[in-house]
Amino acid sequence: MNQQAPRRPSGRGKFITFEGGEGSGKSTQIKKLAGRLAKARQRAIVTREPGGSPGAEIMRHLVLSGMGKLLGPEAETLLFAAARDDHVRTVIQPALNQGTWVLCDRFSDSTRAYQGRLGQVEPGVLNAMQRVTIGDLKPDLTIILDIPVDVGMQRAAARRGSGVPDRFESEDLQFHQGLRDAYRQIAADDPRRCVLIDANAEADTVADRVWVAVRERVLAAKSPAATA
Ligand code: T5A
Repeated sequence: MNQQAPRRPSGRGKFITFEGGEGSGKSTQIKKLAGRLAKARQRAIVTREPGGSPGAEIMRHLVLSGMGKLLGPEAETLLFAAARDDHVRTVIQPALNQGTWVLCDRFSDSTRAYQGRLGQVEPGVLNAMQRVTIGDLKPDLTIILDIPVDVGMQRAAARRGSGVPDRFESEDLQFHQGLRDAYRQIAADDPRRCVLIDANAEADTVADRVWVAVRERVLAAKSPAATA
């Protein structure tokens, strides 16, 4: 284990988001990446959406319980936006300003895929909310984990055990196939920011793929020494 202290931060931290359908392995991979960055002595925090700050965690409970669905897609989108606003202001932006990297399990692409593509909330409405909640903040890299829908649903069910499926896990296969298509489209539309990774493999194999993307697209651009 590397006992050296993290490097002294220089400049703004890097912002890396993980996206994908249910059970695609985001939480697993974000932890593995955090471990690799720690070995590279890169200071990083792991956070998630919806949630990640005390205020946003309250909103998380509300939306995942299905309460937001009763209000309709626009209102549900507002709940996600309110959670993101708190999370960005109190956790993400302060960390980035201190030079700490932020690894975030879901971010604004989730709103584009779930509420935009599937909830059919208009792009103009999404853009307006995005301007208010995140302004110019944009991930330096977005890792999109791509997996066949049945594999993702099986993984999510296995992890849940006897627990009740949440608001989005309860949607039908057509919804989840549409979600996969939406994420593939997001990756195709913004190839400079997004990388689509085949996540239908052993967790360590997927972690190697993620690490290649981070090394090539973020670490190499920042400091050659950090890629060791
Ligand atoms: N949402 C969120 C919106 O609609 N709009 C928004 O703007 C935002 C921000 C959040 C929900 O909110 C929605 C999207 C979501 O539906 P959540 O509880 O945070 O819900 O859940 P998800 O983000 O969907 O994540 P999951 O917990 O379903 O899955 P992960 O994190 O992708 O997967 P993970 O790592 O927990 O793995 C699932 C299981 O598979 C195993 C793990 O051990 C675990 O048991 N696994 C593997 N097994 C075999 N091979 C591998 N490679 C594996 N990787 C993991």
